[in-house]
Amino acid sequence: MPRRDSGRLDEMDVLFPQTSVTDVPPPEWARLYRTMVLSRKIEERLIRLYHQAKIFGGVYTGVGQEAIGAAATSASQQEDLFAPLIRNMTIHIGRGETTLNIFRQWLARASGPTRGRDGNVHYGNLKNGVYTMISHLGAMLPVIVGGVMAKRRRGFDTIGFGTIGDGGTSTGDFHEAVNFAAVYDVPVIFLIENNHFAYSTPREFQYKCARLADKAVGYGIEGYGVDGNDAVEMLLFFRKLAADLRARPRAVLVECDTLRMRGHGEHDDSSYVPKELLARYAARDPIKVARERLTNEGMLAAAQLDAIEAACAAEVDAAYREALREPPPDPATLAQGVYADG
Ligand SMILES: Cc1ncc(C[n+]2csc(CCOP(=O)(O)OP(=O)(O)O)c2C)c(N)n1
Repeated sequence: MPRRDSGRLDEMDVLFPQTSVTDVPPPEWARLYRTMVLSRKIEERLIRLYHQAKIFGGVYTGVGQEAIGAAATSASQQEDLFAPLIRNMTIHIGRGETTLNIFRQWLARASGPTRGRDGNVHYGNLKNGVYTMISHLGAMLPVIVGGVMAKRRRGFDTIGFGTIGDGGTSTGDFHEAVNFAAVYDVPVIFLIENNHFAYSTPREFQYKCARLADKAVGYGIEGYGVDGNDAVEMLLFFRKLAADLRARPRAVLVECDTLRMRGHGEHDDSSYVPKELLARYAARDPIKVARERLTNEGMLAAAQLDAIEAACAAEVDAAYREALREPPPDPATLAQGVYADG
């Protein structure tokens, strides 16, 4: 069960009455698993392509952190908004981005989301409620708070999910966004993906509080701590939380404990991460944990999960090959999309 770290403790039972895996139908568990597996397989392919020098720019992945975005998107509704970061492939997938578009983006194809201008992480899809990420840590949090307010004023029952790393919580934008959303009761879940390191900076050099969820009390909002490698726990939690925020709009902090299993990017050997720590989290790999729980607790059979894995592998192969056949941008179009036409 998610742990209540701070805020109004007496509401815990009201918010989480008898959460049960039977509340969620099997197709939703299948979707959750597919999002994680597809994201892992896409990123494994991107890692290979990077080391073969077939990718323009860096490759930053969310390997080991897939459960968070998969659970959050599975618990979301059509009109909700997401502000992802570099490790959130699962948010793009979970909100409906196609594998083909993802390979078009990373292979800088003219047909891709940024038309080959950015062969890298800076893409989104407003049709899916996913803002394009920018690299400035924290900068998208005030944007998603404003986006949620705007949609709600137009009559939508929107809530927002804004992701931030442990390092990103030290930025001014994080503070401004959380404070503003707290004061105006804007229903945004500030999703802190605490993966122990901000690049090579360990968390003891990043913040002084025991848990980042403890910061919530200073903003007068609730803060929760969850096992960020357990997608089953998080899906149940986010479903309850999302429903509760629609009924009683307000901002909350959710700190997800996890570990980045690759370097900051593929250029980084992450030799500063202790081997024992890596081993501890490898044993709790989110896909492995989900597979065990889904089969042991009777949500899906092993054969169903095998079929999802095989389908994801085939999808990655097909999408990669198709994107590879498509052309890069025509140099004659260089200035298009940069200046106002005409
Ligand atoms: C405002 C700002 N400062 C510094 C950077 C450079 N930078 C990029 S990623 C990174 C570390 C981010 O760590 P964290 O927020 O914990 O996320 P993680 O990479 O661990 O997922 C830094 C310092 C940046 N992009 N933006």
